[in-house]
Amino acid sequence: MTHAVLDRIAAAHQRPGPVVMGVVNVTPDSFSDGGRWIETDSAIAHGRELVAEGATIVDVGGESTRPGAERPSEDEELRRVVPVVEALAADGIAVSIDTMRASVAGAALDAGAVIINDVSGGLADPSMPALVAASGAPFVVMHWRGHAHDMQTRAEYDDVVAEVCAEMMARVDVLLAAGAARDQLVLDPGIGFAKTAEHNWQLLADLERVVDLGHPVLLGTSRKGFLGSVGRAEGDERPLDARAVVTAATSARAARAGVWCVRVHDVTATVDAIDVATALGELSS
Ligand code: PMM
Repeated sequence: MTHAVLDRIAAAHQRPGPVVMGVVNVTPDSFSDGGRWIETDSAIAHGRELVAEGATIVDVGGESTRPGAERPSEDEELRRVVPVVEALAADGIAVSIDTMRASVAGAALDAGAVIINDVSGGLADPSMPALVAASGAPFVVMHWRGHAHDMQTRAEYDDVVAEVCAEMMARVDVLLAAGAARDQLVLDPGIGFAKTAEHNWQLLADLERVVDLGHPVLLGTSRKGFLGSVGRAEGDERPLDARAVVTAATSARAARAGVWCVRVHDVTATVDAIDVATALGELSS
């Protein structure tokens, strides 16, 4: 890895296997933890707790991306995230800002965030590529086909892995043309975003093809619907707070594939699973 921020994060991580990104959703309605960290103080405390559990990055978001969600105003999003980013960054924590708005990303960088995590890969806001280029910050290019309110109508693929890879690399080209550097760009196949459960499983099974694209890869499976339902009858899905183990199993899979980072809500279970994969000698580095 050549980007200075990613190198610093790797040095701070001090363990084999992927870096763990803990999630703080400062939202009333996120899919997995909506409403739990909507107060600034509880969000900050939760971010610190995730770091104590083994997270090296804390991802702070103020907009829910759950299927069907409506967007908050820009002012409301700023009000939710900026004080949380500021406090965690002041502690020396590597903070990423989960936003599709360039204005929010810029304000978060000013408040001390070091990574921009845009689930739209710069598609939702035409000003984002210029901000990425100007800031030089690592930028997560997630595979995305449209906003949450109707994204599941776009879950149509002939070959999901090939199409997701091609669509992510098309975004990389746009970002490079806007002046971004290649070593800023992290890829994420966007598990659950315009994907059916079957698409998600195909992407996980073939994750090496995403890693082979040559960029650091971030994977976000945590507590998602396909993990609630795996192995269960309809109507018997695992509740959200009982998905840490199934999530950790996918983190071990991601570690074996050589991903750079896993984004999770339950840090301890994922760290445990990566430790097992490490002890088994399953990690390439
Ligand atoms: N998933 C969610 C939110 N942000 N960011 C990235 N890079 N990758 C993801 O898969 C991703 C994300 C939705 O999860 P949540 O609302 O339950 O935290």
